[in-house]
Amino acid sequence: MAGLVKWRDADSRSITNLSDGHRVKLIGWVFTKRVHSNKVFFMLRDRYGYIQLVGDSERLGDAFKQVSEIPVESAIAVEGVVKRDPRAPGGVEVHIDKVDVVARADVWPITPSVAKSPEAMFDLRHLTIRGPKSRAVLLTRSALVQAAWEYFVNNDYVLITAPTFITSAVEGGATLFELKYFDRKAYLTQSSQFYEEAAICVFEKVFVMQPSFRAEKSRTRKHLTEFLHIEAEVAFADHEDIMDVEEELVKYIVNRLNELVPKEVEYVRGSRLPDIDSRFERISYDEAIEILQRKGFDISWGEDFGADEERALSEEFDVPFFVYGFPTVTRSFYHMDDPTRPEVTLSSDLMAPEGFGEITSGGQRIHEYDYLLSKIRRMGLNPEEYGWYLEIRKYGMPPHSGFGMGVERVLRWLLHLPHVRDATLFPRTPSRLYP
Ligand code: NSS
Repeated sequence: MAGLVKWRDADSRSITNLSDGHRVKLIGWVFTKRVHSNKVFFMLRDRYGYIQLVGDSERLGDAFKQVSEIPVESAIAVEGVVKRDPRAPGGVEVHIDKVDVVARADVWPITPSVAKSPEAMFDLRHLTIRGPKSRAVLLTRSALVQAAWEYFVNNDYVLITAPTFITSAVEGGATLFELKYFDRKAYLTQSSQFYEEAAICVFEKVFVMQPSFRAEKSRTRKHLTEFLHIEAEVAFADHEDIMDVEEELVKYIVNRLNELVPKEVEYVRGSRLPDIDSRFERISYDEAIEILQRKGFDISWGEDFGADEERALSEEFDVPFFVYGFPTVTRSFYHMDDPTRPEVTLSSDLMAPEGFGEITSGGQRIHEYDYLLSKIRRMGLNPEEYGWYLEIRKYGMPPHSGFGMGVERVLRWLLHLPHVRDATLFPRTPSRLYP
C-alpha cells in the first residue's frame, strides 16, 4: 500500500480543471453508494471534497458485482476517465474501470435512528466527524485559528506557550480541576494570562493559543470543560487599547474566513458572513443592567449576567458590542479598579449579537505591587499563592492589558451552531469524556 498517495494524480479539487477523457487515479472514501441494475454510483470523499464515480458492468466486467458490494466508508483507490456531466455534483464525474479496496469498512453504524439523537451522534463522534457538516465546521475552525495567528504575527506579537499544570487559580477556585502531581496537589490551567504577564516584560506583545480547563458544571450551550483559548497581553496598553485590539482581531477573522472558507461557512450557516465595518458599540455595565431591567429581568446592580440575561442583551444588537465597567465584586482580583469609580473595574466583555453572548473577556491589570497585594487581601485570597505573580510587580512592570477569547464560542456565533460542543473535534463537557 505504501506509495498510494503518490500514486494519486488528481483529487476532487484539481479534477474540475481536467478535460473530458482525461485518465485519472484517485483515492478516498466511499461517502455514499447507489446501485441501479448495471450501474453503481459512488460519492468519493477526499481531503478536498467530493467527486462522483460511476461504474458500469460493461467497463468493470466481472468485477462489477464485487465493486457494487463495497461498503460505504471503505477507503478505495480507483482509475477511470473524466466526464463532464451537468447532473454530477461539481459538473464532473469519473467513469471507473479499476477499483482497489485499500481498507474495507464494516457496516456503517450511523443509521437514521442514530442520526436523530444528538447524544448518540456524539457517542460516535470518532465516526460522525466524517460527515459534511462536521467537515465544514472543522475546516472553518482551522481557518479561524489561522486568521487569529496571522493577525497577531502581522502585528508583531510573539507566540508563547504556558504550562498546563498550575498551582493557583486565575479565574476563581470554583472552576479548578484538581489533580495529583506526584505527591503534591496541582490544577489544570484556566488561563495563560499570568504567564503572559511575565512574558510581556520580554516581548511587550504576546499571545497564546492553547486549551484552558474549567470544572464548570453548568450545562449551557456555551460551556465546555476544555476549550481552545486564544489570549493576548500587551505592555504599555490601557483598557481602551485592548478593546481596540479585540475589535480589530474579530473583524480580521470575519474578513479572512470570507476569503479562506466561504463555501464551508455558507454550507453550515446558510449564508455568507456579513462584512463588519462599523465600530463596535461600547455600552457600560450600568446601561446593560438598565436594558435588562426594562426587559423585565429581576437583576440588580452588582450581579453577574446569567445565560438568559446575556442572551436577552445580545438579542438587542446585530453586530458585536462591548459591555465595559463590570463591578469589582464580579471580577477576578487582578483587574484594575476604575480610578474615578473604584466600585467598577477597567474590564469588558465582547458580546456576539443575535443572542450568542460573550466571546471575549479582558481589561487592564493591576501592575503595582502594593495595590495588587491589598486587593488580593481585600478579596479574601492568600497572597502566598500568588508569590511569583506578585514578585514580577517589583521589577519594572508597566501598565498592561489583555484578553481571552474562546474559539468555540466565536465559531458557534459565526456558524450559528446550536452548541459549543459542535465547534470542536472531541468535546469535553461535564457529562462527556468519551470518545
Ligand atoms: O474566564 S474568562 O472570561 N477570562 C479569562 O480567562 C482571562 N484570564 C483571559 C485573559 O484576559 N487572558 O474567559 C475568557 C474567554 C471567555 O470570554 C469565553 O469566550 C471563553 O474564554 N470561555 C469559555 N469557552 C468555553 N467554555 C467555557 N467553559 C469557557 N470559559 C471561558
